[in-house]
Amino acid sequence: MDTFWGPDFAALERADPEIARVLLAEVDRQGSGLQLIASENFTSSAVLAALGSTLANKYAEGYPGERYYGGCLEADRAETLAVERAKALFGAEHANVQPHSGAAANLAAYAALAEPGDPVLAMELPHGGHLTHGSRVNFSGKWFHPIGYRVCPDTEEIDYDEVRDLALAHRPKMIICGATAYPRLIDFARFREIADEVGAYLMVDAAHFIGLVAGQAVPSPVPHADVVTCTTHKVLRGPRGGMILCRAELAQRVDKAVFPFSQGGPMMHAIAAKAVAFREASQPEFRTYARQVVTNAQALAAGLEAEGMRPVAGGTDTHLALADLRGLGISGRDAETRCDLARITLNKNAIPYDPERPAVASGIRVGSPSVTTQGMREAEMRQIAALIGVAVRSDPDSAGGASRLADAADEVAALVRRFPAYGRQEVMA
Ligand code: DSN
Repeated sequence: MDTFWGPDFAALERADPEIARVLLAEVDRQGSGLQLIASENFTSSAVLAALGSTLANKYAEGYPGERYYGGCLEADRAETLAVERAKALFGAEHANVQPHSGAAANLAAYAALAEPGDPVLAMELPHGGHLTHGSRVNFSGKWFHPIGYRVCPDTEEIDYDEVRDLALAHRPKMIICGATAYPRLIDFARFREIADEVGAYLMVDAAHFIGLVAGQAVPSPVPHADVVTCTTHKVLRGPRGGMILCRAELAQRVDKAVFPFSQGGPMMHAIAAKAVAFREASQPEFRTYARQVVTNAQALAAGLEAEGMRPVAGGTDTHLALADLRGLGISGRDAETRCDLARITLNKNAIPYDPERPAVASGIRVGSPSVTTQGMREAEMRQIAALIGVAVRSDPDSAGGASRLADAADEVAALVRRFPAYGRQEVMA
């Protein structure tokens, strides 16, 4: 291409060598270890290119055709493409692609459907819910009246009868389902029935699994929900950002709740990158990818079980698994630190009815989106589970612990060399 269009890494190295070094080091960090954070993924270089484009310069408050600034022709094209692709991909009547994040999408959904003080029924954070589902340190718990449902102590799955009882007792304005640490499928039709019985709106926070929906690897919440909120950067493999899908009759309320109620100018570069991701997710290869994400998560959960780490809820139907480490006598915090030393990035996580405080936690959460993007399959998942088994049992301060962790780190490095996250040229091109 002859004309300047965007990223120029050589210019960055000249202008700001410190930040250039950070970017290179982060490429190295992401590519030289195993990334098992369930909410992360590797975007394509096409998505990165859109993110680094001059659309980042443009103010475009409003919506296509109704902006508060001039010069929005290309911004309008980008946003219209993103909206139309999202609607087609998810069979939604309306899409708002402006939320800056999943939490921002949720704030707008509350604003569209409820008033401050209204009762809202959602899954408790320690049972797998999200901060924005009624946590007392979040707007959702401070400005609304949260009622929490939990998972069954024995199955560790949602108890739909309890959800119904709570709904009948509290008559919530809105019921939320969807979670950040729940490995099983959610029965959206059952939630719809409960919401209808008490006259509540049903909001599905699909941030974690919307990419699996796009790839048709799990059922879609869209036909059942009044509003579906999500992020675009998890399994969906787009840029960091949020989105709201809804029925046509709620479109105006949702749009107004995003802009002008809770956000100003949209990030047009991110919206263009969302459009790229939606196009990628509509290709047949993405369906193969999404199915493999689930297969890999199941293989990972089974491998961890073989290493003595009990799978919460008995396993997974999705991209993530939670493992209870109490059988090994190791906290989630120690496991996270030890895995980090072996170049395995994952997070400690509370398990249902966890006796530990959240900063310590009794479990870990692992996810398969990134390693599946790298092309790994079940055999590699078994290898990774065994490496996690070695890492969590290796106290770096014990005799031999540090060298076992170093050996595991070497094996991780050899594995990711076979499955590179990015060719260096691809990222920098
Ligand atoms: N931080 C995200 C996650 O890891 O699940 C949710 O917001």
